[in-house]
Amino acid sequence: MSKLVEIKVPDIGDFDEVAVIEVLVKPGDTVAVETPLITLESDKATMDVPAPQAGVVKEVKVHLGDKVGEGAAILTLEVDEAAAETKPDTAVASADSAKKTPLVGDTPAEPKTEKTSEPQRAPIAQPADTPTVAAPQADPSETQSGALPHASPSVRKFARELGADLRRVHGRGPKGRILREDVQRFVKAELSTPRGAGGAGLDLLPWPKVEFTKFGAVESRPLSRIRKLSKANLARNWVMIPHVTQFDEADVTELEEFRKEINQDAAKDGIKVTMLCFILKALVPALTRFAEFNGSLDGDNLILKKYFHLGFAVDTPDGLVVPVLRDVDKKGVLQIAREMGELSVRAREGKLKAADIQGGCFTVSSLGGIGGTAFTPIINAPEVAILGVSKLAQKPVYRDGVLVPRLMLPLSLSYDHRVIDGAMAARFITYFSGELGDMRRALL
Ligand code: CAO
Repeated sequence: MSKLVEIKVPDIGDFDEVAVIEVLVKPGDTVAVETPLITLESDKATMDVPAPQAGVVKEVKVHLGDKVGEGAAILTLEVDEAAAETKPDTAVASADSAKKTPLVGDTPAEPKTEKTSEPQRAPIAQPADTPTVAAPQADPSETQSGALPHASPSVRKFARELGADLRRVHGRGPKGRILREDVQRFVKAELSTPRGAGGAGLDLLPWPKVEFTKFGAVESRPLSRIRKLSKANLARNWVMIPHVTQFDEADVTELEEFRKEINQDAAKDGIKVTMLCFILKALVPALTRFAEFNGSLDGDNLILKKYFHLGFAVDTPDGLVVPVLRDVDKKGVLQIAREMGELSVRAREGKLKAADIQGGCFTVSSLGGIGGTAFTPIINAPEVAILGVSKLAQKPVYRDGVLVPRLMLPLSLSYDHRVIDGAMAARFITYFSGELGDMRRALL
């Protein structure tokens, strides 16, 4: 047999009227003992009123924004009579029964830490480290999935004050509970995310949380300082810059012969001239001719640089770094080779100074010494383009109708489509490939 009982607001201490800020259940919901039904907010505390017994919600008698005091009807609950009789203390959560067990939360509204919210008497305001029981939700603005975010009342209040949608906050507390710091982290990240004109932002799902140990043995390795820095930079550049990558191949047959030739002498001076040195040198005329590639976006202005400081990506044991070779236009290939060698050594030894990695206009990332046919490099903001270089390969090429073996160098040019159009990128890479095909052009 079942019967209907009216659940009322229990003793809430010194408050006559407090606002209903959340209605956590709706008719038809099945609630267990202690399932939060509504959340009340006084000027001192936020309190959940839990179900004093299990049952099915028949009618909800309060609405968001209502002011209620002790004894006000919250809802009617259909309960199992037999069960109710075996639990005389909780059978009816009337004002009477509440008086027997005062449920007062003296929780400060703004606890400094989770622990300071410990109430002095039996709480309806849960201490923040007590998880709020997930319950079906009446207010669709709070959750569409039907699951109440797992957070204490004080954290929910904090999130509400900041306008943070708890469904999008990744909880790092026990059992995924959302902590105050999680809300702060979320809001910080939101504020640092640029908005489009419509203010839509990136509505990303939280990062998947997987208990990897369930599937096998694992080892957790902290990221190096460099990797942490590049992680943040690469992620920003990838999502903020509309990248397009243009591919081409440069015929470097003669250039490679020349490189080997000059290397015999250069080696005596302890210098190794690699293809990258010629690439940096040949970039100067290309960047001069196509000045946008030597630019940076500054709001609605494109800053065109009249200097040629070129970055090159160096693979180090701790991750990727990009030292900058200054005034490449004023240096010959041998000097470029010497300085590149010195910068690479310092990069690998972790001895680069701040000035060594600043002021770059354009970056080259060469994986040619390692392998691969092409890749799509990520632009090094605030630059607007980056050149990827892959491994030389001898290929059959038609020249004047005759198939001849040529040494081809794969190039991948990623550019910021806000600044550079596809046609301009195709012109740039065609011009640049032509230079590598005949370095005399770089002198023009
Ligand atoms: N095709 C074929 N061989 C190439 C080549 C290419 N495109 N580029 C270089 N090589 C050869 C060099 O000639 C050299 O040969 P030898 O050992 O016979 O002399 C060898 O590969 C190694 O070259 P290197 O790496 O010492 O010199 P480099 O000037 O080409 O590159 C540096 C210098 C610092 C850029 C490079 O060592 C490096 O760290 N590259 C990785 C950059 C990187 O990680 N980019 C990815 C960024 S995106 O994640």
